[in-house]
Amino acid sequence: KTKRMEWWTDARFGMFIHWGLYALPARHEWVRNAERITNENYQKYFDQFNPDLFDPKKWAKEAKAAGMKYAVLTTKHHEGFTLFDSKYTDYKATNTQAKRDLVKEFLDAFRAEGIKVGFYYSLIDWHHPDFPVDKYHPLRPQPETDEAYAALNKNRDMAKYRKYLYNQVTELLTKYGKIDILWADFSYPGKYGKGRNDWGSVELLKQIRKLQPGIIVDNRLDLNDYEDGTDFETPEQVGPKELEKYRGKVWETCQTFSGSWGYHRDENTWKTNRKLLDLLITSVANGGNLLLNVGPTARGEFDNRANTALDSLGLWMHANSKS
Ligand code: FUL
Repeated sequence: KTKRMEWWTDARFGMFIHWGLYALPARHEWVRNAERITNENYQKYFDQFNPDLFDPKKWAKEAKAAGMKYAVLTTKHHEGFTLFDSKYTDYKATNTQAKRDLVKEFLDAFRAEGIKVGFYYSLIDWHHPDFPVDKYHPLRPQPETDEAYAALNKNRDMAKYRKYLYNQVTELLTKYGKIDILWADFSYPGKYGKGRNDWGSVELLKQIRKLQPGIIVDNRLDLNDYEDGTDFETPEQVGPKELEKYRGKVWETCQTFSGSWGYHRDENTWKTNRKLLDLLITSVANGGNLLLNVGPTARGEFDNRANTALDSLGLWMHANSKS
């Protein structure tokens, strides 16, 4: 394990990329949940998705200039739309006006810059007909009674969905060459939540290791950290003080520029450049990594605010790091 973690602990700084149909409404990647949007009402974003400015070479150059050593892209987020050409669904980028496997292009561009590549894959899927409605689902009942849940889930079959996610992860780890990180997201055991048995986490992790022996896997499969063989902890959006508590562990904090992970047009909570730099320094000083998120626009660009923040970090890294 120590061996496979070497490059990662050394890297310290990576880029998270949250991109999906939610870039079109541009008001948070959880918009379906927040506004209880049905598949039918969300369909217009699929129909309109046309990232005519998508040029991952530009993204990779920005990441490189900012001093980032790896990048993790959402191959599928909770909305269920896949940026890759999966044979298990029609709900994918190749069937939109994009007509391209966006994951493949991301990989080519980032690898060309010498940046390690990772896949974020959402275990949650609000589009799949077999994914049971739970308290986070856009179709959750009001009021939330057991009977109402049971009625909604009558024809949904978690076992079938589990097979689907297993197949897609297998696809991702066989069709695209060497993948450096798998970032599964996420588990919330509990009454209407889901845990390791729902995801088939033990079997899934075995398959991941088999297909990609060198891969690094995050801790969001509801497995026991340090016992079941996942590799790192993922404190999300925590402040510098809190990060001190992770000293001695293997961890990566993921952070947004503002609040949303997906492109949010109107958010006015952007962190200052100074604050972002503090997060980077505090993470590294406490033995962790920073995975800093960009949410590209629906047309496929980093917006001006993101570019300005990355440029500013790049200037600091240029002046203060060896590579
Ligand atoms: C969370 C997700 O629900 C967010 O949308 C985001 O992807 C974050 C990194 O992880 O669990």
